Amino acid sequence: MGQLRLCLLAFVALFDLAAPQDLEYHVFVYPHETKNSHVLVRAKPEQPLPNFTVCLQSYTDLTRPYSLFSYATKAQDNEILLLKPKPGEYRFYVGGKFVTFHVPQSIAASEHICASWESATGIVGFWFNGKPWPRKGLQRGYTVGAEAAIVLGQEQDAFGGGFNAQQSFTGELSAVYMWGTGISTSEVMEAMYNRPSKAPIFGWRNFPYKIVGEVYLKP
Ligand SMILES: *[C@@H]1O[C@H](CO)[C@@H](O)[C@H](O)[C@H]1NC(C)=O
Ligand SMILES: [Ca+2]
Repeated sequence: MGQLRLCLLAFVALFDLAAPQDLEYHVFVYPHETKNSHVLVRAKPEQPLPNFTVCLQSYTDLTRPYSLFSYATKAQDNEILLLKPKPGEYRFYVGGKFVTFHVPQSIAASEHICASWESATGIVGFWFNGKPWPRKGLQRGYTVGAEAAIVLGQEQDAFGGGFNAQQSFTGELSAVYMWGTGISTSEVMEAMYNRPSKAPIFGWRNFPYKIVGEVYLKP
């Protein structure tokens, strides 16, 4: 009887570990610079993407470069990449090419960003703390591959690896969403408050993840 109960408990524990969780009111804390600690997103698009949007919130006092969202395929390690090369600047990569967005410089202020891209025009949308920035463009006609390794807080130079401590994230990361569509400013606001009306590929309210190394999920 005791053994059966133990088995059941073990099964439930395993199941819970694998199941996506509602992370509202939680953040991932990256306590220090490492060359391996990261969060692996355990979901990916079912098909190649002609359109997509990524949103997330970060809180750090880093002034060196760091990677927030790294989506690599076997063919292209910078398939989608959200990188902050220095204070006041975001770089958004699609298929290995990037555009830069200049934002106000702040130290230790929480920053919410969304970046979207559509293949038909190559137009990139960027929102900073809910405000749309002037649109730019890159990689018109490109298609983002679906077989991806998606890593938060490290920059992939190889599929699922090739990290560099000098590009690692330190601080707090939350409200991570990805959709296989474009996004409106009102939907950006919904994501900012963790109340998305449109079903994402993955999102904070039902987040499929695996922590590797020293990252902690905290209130
Ligand atoms: C991608 O976006 C374009 C332009 O907004 C739209 O016409 C097209 O239907 C979208 N494709 C998919 C698969 O959603
Ligand atoms: Ca890279």
